[in-house]
Amino acid sequence: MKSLDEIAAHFAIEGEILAIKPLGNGLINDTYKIETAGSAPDYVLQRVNHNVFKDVELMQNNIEAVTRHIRGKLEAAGETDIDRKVLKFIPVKGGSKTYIHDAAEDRYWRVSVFIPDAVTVETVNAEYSYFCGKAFGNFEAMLSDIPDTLGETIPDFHNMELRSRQLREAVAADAAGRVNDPEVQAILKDLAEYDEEMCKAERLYREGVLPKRICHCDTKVNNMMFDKSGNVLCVIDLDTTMPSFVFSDFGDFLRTAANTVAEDSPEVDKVAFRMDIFKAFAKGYLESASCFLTPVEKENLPYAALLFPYMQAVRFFADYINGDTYYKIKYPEHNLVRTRNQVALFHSALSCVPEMKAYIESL
Ligand code: GN1
Ligand code: MG
Repeated sequence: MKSLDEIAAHFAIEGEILAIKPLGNGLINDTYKIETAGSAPDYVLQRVNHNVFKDVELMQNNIEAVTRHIRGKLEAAGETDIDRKVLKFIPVKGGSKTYIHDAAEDRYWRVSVFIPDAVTVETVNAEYSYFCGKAFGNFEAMLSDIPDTLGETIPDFHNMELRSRQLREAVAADAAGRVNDPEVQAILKDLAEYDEEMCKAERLYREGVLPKRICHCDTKVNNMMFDKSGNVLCVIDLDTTMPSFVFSDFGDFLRTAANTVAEDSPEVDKVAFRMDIFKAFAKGYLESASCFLTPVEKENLPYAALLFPYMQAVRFFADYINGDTYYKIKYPEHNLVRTRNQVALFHSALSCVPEMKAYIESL
């Protein structure tokens, strides 16, 4: 196997490499930090999981278009410190592509500039949540006039009908022999009760009343970078930036930020949907997204807050039933624990819907 140094040597990076160390806790790609000598920037080296992202060329084209467009907007607005406000991918030496395919090992790699003096967090308070809402709304607003046509890096990524079908297929195949367990049966029954309601976005889309826009589609709290004083710097992890419903960004942020515990906490009785986080995020989001949102999108934001815990429960559960082939796990029942957690979050959010609706209407 090639060393990380050999991989890094393909990219036009500045400075002498001192060390390459693991970074972050994503569930899909493998990420490392490249530390360099002197005043050269540090970098992020990533191995792209191409079982998940099957068209790396399309994905990097999307990311380059998105970062180019945002950079242009920031420059036009006279922003300073732009390299900390939008990601920058590094071309290969003597070329223009921003990734390499190591054919011998069938692995894809890319490098971006490491954003200095920035942090990601796993939890936010209401104040930060408001700023995150503004930042994600602004991200969508900036991309609303992107001239490039972006492809779907994972086709039908947030299509609930597809995710439900994948769960049904997993159950039918029962590849890991996990389906007959009484708890698994109980969860399946519970999820089935809400399936039709949760597939509403796809119906609205077919009826022509719900648009697709360029969305981030992985707005977990830890995909937002803050500076040391707590100001939002930028949105990272752009792999899934593609056409989707705005529900993706609104719902997935709240799925992680409004949960009182982490998405894989086994303490299911402690899971609850935090309305203070919902309100702060919705306020910030609507301040920057109102300029393009339609009434149908706005009135369905409470639905989005339900959809994402539900969809994530279905996805974790399908992976558990399939024998853990998609998400990285740390122990055998990890995906089941995640499922229980997301189901509990869904039910807690469900009980908050009247309050969510009243609040959104008041804004
Ligand atoms: C994955 O790669 P990461 O950890 O940011 C997943 C998201 C899930 C999330 C659950 C491409 O995100 O959709 O919401 O795990 N990304 C992909 O933690 O499937
Ligand atoms: Mg991530």
